[in-house]
Amino acid sequence: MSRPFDLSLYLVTDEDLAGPRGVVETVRAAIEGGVTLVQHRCKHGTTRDFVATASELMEILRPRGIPLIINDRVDVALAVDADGVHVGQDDMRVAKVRELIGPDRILGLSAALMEELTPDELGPIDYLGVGPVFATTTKPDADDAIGFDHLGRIKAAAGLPVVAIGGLKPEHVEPTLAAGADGLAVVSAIMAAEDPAKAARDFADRIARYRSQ
Ligand code: TZP
Ligand code: MG
Repeated sequence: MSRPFDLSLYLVTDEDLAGPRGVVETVRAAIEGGVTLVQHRCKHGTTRDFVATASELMEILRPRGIPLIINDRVDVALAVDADGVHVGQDDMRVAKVRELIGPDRILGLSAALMEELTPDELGPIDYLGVGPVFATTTKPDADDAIGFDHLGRIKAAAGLPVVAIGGLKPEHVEPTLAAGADGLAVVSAIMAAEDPAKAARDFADRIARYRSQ
């Protein structure tokens, strides 16, 4: 059983979109706005830099009880005692990741197609990242956009917590949650925002409003 986590507003870092403000300061601002989980993704740079930034993020997030998930790199996750790992379809197989990270850490997998929802893939994981819901320029190698109907079908078939990703803006909170997703994963709408705290708050307020209906 993994430690508890809340997928409601799931921020994925991007060092290019953070610009001169940097990833750490952008995350610091975004959590003030209500981010519930952070996935640190390092597209460029050395492993040493990846570990250093992950370690800085841990110092900010752990005291606040916000989990830090490391994209792809089990070694980096273990090095900083992160809360979990997120892998894609081309990364290490989830059974092997689970073996390496142990039962307590959170394990997420990206999926877009029904065929990817096999018992072997679903068994070891704690949640699915599903998308792109909309076309996005943030991940040039992303699959085709799946839309809300397909998102709902994947959620129903998976029987696991699902976080939607891809082109999501605050105005998409209601249809995303209505489709059955447990939360929204966001890159550019927060990382590239002029005011990341305000951008995150906009999502968080809409999520709270939807759930209080
Ligand atoms: N996986 C599927 S789409 C995507 C990832 C990492 C990028 C989403 O970025 P944005 O800026 O929120 O559209
Ligand atoms: Mg990956």
